[in-house]
Amino acid sequence: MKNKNVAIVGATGAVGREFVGCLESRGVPLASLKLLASARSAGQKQTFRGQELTIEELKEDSFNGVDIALFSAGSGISRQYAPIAVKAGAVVVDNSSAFRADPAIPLVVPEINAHRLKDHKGIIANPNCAAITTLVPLWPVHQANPVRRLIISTYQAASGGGAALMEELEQSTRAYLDGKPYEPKVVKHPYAFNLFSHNTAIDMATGYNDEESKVIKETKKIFEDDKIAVSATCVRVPVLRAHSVSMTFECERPITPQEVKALLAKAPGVRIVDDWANNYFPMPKDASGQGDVLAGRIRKDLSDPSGKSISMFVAADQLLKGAALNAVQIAELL
Ligand code: NAP
Ligand code: 3JN
Repeated sequence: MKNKNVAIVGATGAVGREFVGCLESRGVPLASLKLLASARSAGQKQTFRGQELTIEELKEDSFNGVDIALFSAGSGISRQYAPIAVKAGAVVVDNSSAFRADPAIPLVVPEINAHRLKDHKGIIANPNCAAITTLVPLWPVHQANPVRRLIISTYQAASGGGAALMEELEQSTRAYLDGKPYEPKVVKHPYAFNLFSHNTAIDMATGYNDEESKVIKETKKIFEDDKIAVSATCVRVPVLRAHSVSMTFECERPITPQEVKALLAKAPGVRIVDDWANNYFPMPKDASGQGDVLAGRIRKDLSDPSGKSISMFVAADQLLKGAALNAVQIAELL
């Protein structure tokens, strides 16, 4: 990326700020960096490598001279501006759901399907964060012994709802501890010391919310396997940052926890945290601020006498591997 002019769309957001952080911490050599957001933020300053950059308002001509555009300003903005960026000559890595289901657009997790990058026609989609967290540690297993059925329950942090939801968790927790009333502004339910079903719309026909439907569809697309049966229950928990996932999967043939552990020990992007003696397993606190998916509680699913099923618990920083880091890894590969 040495001679590349890079733009970040949504640079003031929870993901956008991590884009800047990833480019900085990974020492990605760029020619220039342009920070774009709404008119509300235009003129604000952000520091990149000790240099003060001014946030610019996103406009149709924002992409002139831009080689790589990293988008995280929601699917509406992506639908409107990604084609404009491509027309101006940029390659777009898009963090939203806008293009994920489009069969002509690669949906990429570098540890799984980097080979799909060669198919891009200007836009590459970054998967949903709960999908990335689940699939990075599942992929090495799937390759060795195909996963036929997957059941997950997620424990999703406030960070998945953006900067405003992180603030709501902090403020409502403070109010609760101070014995003061707090009227929820971002989500419908009290967040402090509570949890609730993921705050996306429910499909009245199936009872699944949007987040669950995304994970189900994206798993099939990323694994290039329509036969894999997936069910998901996505839950928002009062954790500030980093998503966790409890999963049980059934493989084609019998598989042992030892085999899974051996596969994960050499899997890129996975770190095993599985200390049975000390009851130390993946936690959002440990996952926060680092790029690996932590995997542990790797054990036999005792409900399946065939020996083909395993349960495990994973955690990953949703803002990093779930969003910004995955997109920056894609940009580096480009
Ligand atoms: P956020 O903290 O609410 O940030 C939203 C960003 O979008 C801000 O920079 C905001 O700019 C900008 N924005 C909003 N309206 C805009 C407009 N009209 N023109 C230009 N910029 C505009 O949300 P976030 O958590 O960073 O997430 C942003 C998006 O990234 C999500 O909507 C989602 O599509 C995607 N995302 C993906 C994943 C994933 O799993 N891959 C995870 C999280 C998020 P202002 O500050 O100026 O308002
Ligand atoms: O809720 C979470 O933990 C992850 C949220 C992701 C998200 C939030 C708003 C809009 C998405 C996404 O990436 O699927 C979108 C979207 O682009 O649809």
